[in-house]
Amino acid sequence: MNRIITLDEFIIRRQKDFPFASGELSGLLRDIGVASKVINQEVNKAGLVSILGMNGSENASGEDVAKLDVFANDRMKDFLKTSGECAAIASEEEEGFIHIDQVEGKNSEYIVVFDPLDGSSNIDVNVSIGTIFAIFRRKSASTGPIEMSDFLQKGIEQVAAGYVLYGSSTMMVYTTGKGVNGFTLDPGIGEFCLSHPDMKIPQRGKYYSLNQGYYRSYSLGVQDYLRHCEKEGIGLRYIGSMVADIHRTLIKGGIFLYPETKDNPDGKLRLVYECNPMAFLVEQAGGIAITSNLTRIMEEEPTGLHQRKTIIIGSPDMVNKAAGFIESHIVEKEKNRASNVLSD
Ligand code: AHM
Ligand code: MG
Repeated sequence: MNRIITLDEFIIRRQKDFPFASGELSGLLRDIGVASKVINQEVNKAGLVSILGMNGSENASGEDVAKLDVFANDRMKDFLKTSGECAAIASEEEEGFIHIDQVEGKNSEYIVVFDPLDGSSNIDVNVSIGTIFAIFRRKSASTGPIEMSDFLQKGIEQVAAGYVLYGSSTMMVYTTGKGVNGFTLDPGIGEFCLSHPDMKIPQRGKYYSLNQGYYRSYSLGVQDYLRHCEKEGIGLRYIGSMVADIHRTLIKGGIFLYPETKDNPDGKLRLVYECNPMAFLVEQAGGIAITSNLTRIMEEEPTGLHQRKTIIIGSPDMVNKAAGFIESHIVEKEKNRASNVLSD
């Protein structure tokens, strides 16, 4: 039998990949791993909330029961605040960024952004949800205050990113820019164990994934691509939980899209802590991640912490195919515009 490799062990072994790092990044990844184990415990009890108490009420032990996404946010904050490696954090659950006081004797050089519990509308129905995170090195001088520009770095500046999927089993998948590795939580020993080393996304897959119900509000290029999928008999899989949909796409191959719609003209998903970390992971696994303007997600200049972005991500052949349909409509539009100008 092969000896298992735990997340902590793996992170320490990989530390030497970072010439500039003296363990801070490793410490941060381990802290996120521990926070997610605590969140996982609570997620597993979600169905019991109505028995033990609802948000705003007390549970059987007389403690206040927090909503699960608030609970997840608080745990991520607790662990990152005390780690000593993190200078500031930003979260989907917080309006602005949060500065973290330096822990004595520690050098806080990192910025962490996260969505503590993505897909939280799925909690009530026992469907998979997840935590998404990304880590940057701070840009501002370590002697001065943290600045918004520390958070508004392009995706290509990420030093690490990952997600935790609370599914039929709990998994942490992360990258530090040297491939992608997945760890499954063994509930018996309470450790994440390396289960998916060096993950590679298949060149193409059997599924496309998007909210098909918004079909009429998608651009003509996206509609054309969806008709192509239908014609080719490509299956539709959509959980409505980005972490779970991307996880399947990463393992089985496929494409995930959240383009612009009438309700969300810039897309729904957030560039800084949803699109960029997923783009980093998928690219590291050999996939492609672009906006519906066909620009690379990780080269987009963020303009705000909670800015939304369109996303088309997944297996290279499928993303390129979708891009081709979108492109031909852009070219068509351009031609029409030019001929209108000439005839004016
Ligand atoms: P949330 O951050 O409010 O949980 O919303 C994000 C979720 C993603 O996980 C998922 O991909 C998307 O919203 C689904 O949106 P829709 O219901 O419009 O298809
Ligand atoms: Mg979210």
